[in-house]
Amino acid sequence: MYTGEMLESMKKVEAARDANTVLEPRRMTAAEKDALLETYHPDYKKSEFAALRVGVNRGELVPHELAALLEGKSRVNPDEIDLSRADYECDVLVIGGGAGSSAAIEADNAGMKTMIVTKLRIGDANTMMAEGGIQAADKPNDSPAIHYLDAFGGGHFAAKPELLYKLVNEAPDAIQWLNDLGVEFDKAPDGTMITTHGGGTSRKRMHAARDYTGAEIMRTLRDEVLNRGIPVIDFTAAIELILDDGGRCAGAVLLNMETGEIKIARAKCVILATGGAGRLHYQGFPTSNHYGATADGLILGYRAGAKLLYADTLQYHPTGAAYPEQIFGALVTEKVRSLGAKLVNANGEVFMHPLETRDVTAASIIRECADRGNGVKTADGVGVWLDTPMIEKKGGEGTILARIPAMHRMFAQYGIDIRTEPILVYPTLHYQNGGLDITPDGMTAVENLFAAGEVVGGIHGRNRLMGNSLLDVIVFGRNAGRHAAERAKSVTPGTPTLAHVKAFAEEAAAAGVEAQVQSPKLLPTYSHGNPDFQRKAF
Ligand code: MEZ
Repeated sequence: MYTGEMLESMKKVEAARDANTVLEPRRMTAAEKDALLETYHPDYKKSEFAALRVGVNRGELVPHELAALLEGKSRVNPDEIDLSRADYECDVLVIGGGAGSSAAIEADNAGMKTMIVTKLRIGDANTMMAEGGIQAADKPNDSPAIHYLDAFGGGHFAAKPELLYKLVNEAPDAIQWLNDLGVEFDKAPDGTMITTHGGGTSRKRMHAARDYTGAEIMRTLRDEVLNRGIPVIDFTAAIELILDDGGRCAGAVLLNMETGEIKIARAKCVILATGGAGRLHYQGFPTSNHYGATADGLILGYRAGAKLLYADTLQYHPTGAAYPEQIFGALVTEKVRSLGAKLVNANGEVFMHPLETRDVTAASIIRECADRGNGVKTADGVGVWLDTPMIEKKGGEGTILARIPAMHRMFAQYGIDIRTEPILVYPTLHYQNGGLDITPDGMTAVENLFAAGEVVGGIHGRNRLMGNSLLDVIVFGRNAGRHAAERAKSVTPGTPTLAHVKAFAEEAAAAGVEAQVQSPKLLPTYSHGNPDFQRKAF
């Protein structure tokens, strides 16, 4: 139930709507953005980070929650694992979801014996949760070069140039590939793709399937994997990587999540595609992420010797649902702003350009609530209005049902009609910008260990633009699949070992680290006794 204060504020939003709809707020200057981010963006809150004491990134800062897991205790005692046997043997072992499926399809194309393991079910992944679209510069007024400039600037000029170059140049082909596989992109009657802006884009290059683009892409990838007969081992988590005596990746120790049995998978190459970390709820933020997003790939890779890049930078999606409580933190797609909804404070004032980049938008909302006192208080939190009825004013009646039906449905379940009522939003933990460092062929610092998707760091720099994540899932997933397959053709693994797990534990002990937790975490716990997520009043 809306409180009296919320209803009063909503009246101010309604009264200002006609004027606000046509208002064109200016964009912030670079200096204004820098000052805003330093003061209000969660990445800049130094007390929330710890320096790693173990491993190749020793001395570098990561969020406390991640540090505890990276320095955590292995789930296995290497002395008790019999590596002389193998429950599964393949050329390319793929661990994880959307990028994993893209990789598996390409490895299968190359004729390699490929297998997917996934700790929940195939498709239970952040790819499935992406809503607004996937970027590709495939219109006459656009080019990969312009796409590059948008993404490089949006990521604070920190992206690895060779990775971003690959991302934008292979984007048009990625869209074509998905289209050919059967993704039902939104198209005009003449068959051309409908594209929109996202935050920080200078051209309309967001291709979408309504506002369930990720679900549509994942549906298609999953169908392709299953139709090809690629084996998929569900409810099976990787809990350590296996190296060979030459230090090359040669498989994984698996945990059957239902029976608790340990299984051994041997492979010539391994692809980590385990996704992000939203379920670690950094700094007490809610998350838009899938239930399984617990940074597992970072832990496995790091313990095996792979390097991390930018593990101190996270993306807080500006518009997580702040009300009603049942959907607290759920994603309200950026497409809502692309279609014309503006961010409005408790007094009915538009306080920023709606399509600034995500980090700037999130920091701006936090400032509006924390410092300026212009947030709208909910029963146990705060938010600002996202004035969705502006969409129909701008695009005409029916736009919301035609373009963002899932948003309409999500709020309608709680009696809120976004065609006529604004909605309350606040930043939600959405994406890990950092992750495992890779070369352009997708390999980590550990030979024969590849990575793709959100587990990778460096493609986007220190902030990612909307729609470039679904794109990297496809481009770098396929890339890893192709290169791992190629490499697997000439690999003869040596003797399998978990010596690196022992060595890591010894290094931790020598550094005086007393591991507090077991890792990888695998699933979040939301019980009263062990709450991973304690809602903070923002
Ligand atoms: O790229 C994303 O994170 C995305 C498309 C999210 C969204 O707002 O819909």
